[in-house]
Amino acid sequence: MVGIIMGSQSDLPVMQQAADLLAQLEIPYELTVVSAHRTPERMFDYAKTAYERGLKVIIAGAGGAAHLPGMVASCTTLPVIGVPILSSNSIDGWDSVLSILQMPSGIPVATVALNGATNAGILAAKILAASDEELTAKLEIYQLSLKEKVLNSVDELTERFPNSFDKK
Ligand code: RP5
Repeated sequence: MVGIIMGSQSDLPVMQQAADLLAQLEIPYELTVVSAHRTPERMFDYAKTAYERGLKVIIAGAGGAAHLPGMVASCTTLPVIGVPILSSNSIDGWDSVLSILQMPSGIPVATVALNGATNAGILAAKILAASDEELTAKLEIYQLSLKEKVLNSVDELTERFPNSFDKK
């Protein structure tokens, strides 16, 4: 249901986080390398067949001169989530953030934070959950687990720093 693509295998350590999140929520995904610059024909094929292959959302990660998310978005009606990656050819990451973020009007890419592949996975899940009650329930449990994690850390810190604000 979700297509995860990246410009290079060197992006995998970051993009794996999106795959892990989808696996945690039992959302089927595919994952492969598609390079806008090195395999442009493959990129067009991927984007143009994505809908008919049953994908609902595409997560595209790239570093440096990160054209993959925007170019894929220009070739499909599916929502595209872009993950800017701090890579070997990045100046400082801002280059790929801006390259993915500053799309022209008409061709949006939902851009997450630098290396923010987990949030890309969550955003994809939220898009799918808008028409899926079972997935919505799983996302509610996931969000509750985040809250519980923070409140557990409040308990721990209150023991170490008594008299701090401990209302939950
Ligand atoms: C980008 O160039 C890729 O997305 C990757 O982040 C970066 C470096 O690629 P490699 O030289 O490691 O293949 O297109």
